[in-house]
Amino acid sequence: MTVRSTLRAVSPSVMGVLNVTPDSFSDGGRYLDFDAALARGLDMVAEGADIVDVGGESSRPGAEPVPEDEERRRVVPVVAALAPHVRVSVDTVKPGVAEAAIEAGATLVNDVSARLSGVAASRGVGWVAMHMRGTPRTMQDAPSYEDVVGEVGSFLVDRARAAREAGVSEVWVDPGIGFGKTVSHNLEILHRLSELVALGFPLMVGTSRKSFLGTVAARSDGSPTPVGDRLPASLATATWAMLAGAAMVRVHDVAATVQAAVLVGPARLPAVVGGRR
Ligand code: HH2
Repeated sequence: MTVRSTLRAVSPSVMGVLNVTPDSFSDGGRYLDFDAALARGLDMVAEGADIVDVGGESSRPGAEPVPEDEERRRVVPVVAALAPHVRVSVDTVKPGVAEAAIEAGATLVNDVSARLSGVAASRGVGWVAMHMRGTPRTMQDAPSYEDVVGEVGSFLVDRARAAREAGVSEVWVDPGIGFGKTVSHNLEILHRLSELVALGFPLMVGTSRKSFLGTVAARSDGSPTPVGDRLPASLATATWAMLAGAAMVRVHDVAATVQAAVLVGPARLPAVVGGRR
């Protein structure tokens, strides 16, 4: 066993994003073609992704829903082609698309609506419950909270407990960075991630390339950092989340994040100094 593989075994998981869409906010149109999607998925496997998350409908702010048959047409062949190589999740809010993807080999439903636990229960697969305020079309219309972490946490724990009771054995929770949240809400969630870890369900966090990073880590002239230049901020926040106890991060830049995860793994263990614990 190499040092890397030993460390990888104790490090957080890395979920690679594969958007088979024309309009996703950072990679829309790049992987709409089946061959391009499959090649990117296999690249992510080679880069060390633990899971590849295949999505056929953008959930960026303002996005319009995609008809179910079109979403299914985009997602199912890619899921089927990748499933023999890596664990595949399907990023959807439609029960019919989730069912079809599971039939094709997906074993995790990544559900930004937190409504599909019934599908996961009946099909015996895992489920990610994400918090969102409203729908992608409306979610950034002046979102407000009394206590964003408290409200997100109680929503997630209610959904997660109900899913467990309904028979879903693998339940993840995700605060939904950027989904009905201002820049300050996103930063507060990151600052207080340990409170979400304490809910007792494995925590997943997705900050990768999101617009708040462009605002916070702005260019020196004060303009937002463009989406293609947000790797350093993405990596910093993924590392922040992993050190705070996130068990999985959802990212576009898999190779770089796996390097960070490998270093974070031992950082989360009790210190071993000079052979003494
Ligand atoms: N973010 C996006 C999509 N799905 N799922 C979870 N669980 N957590 C997230 O933070 C999350 C998610 C948005 O990113 P992306 O898929 O790159 O963009 P788009 O929705 O435009 O396809």
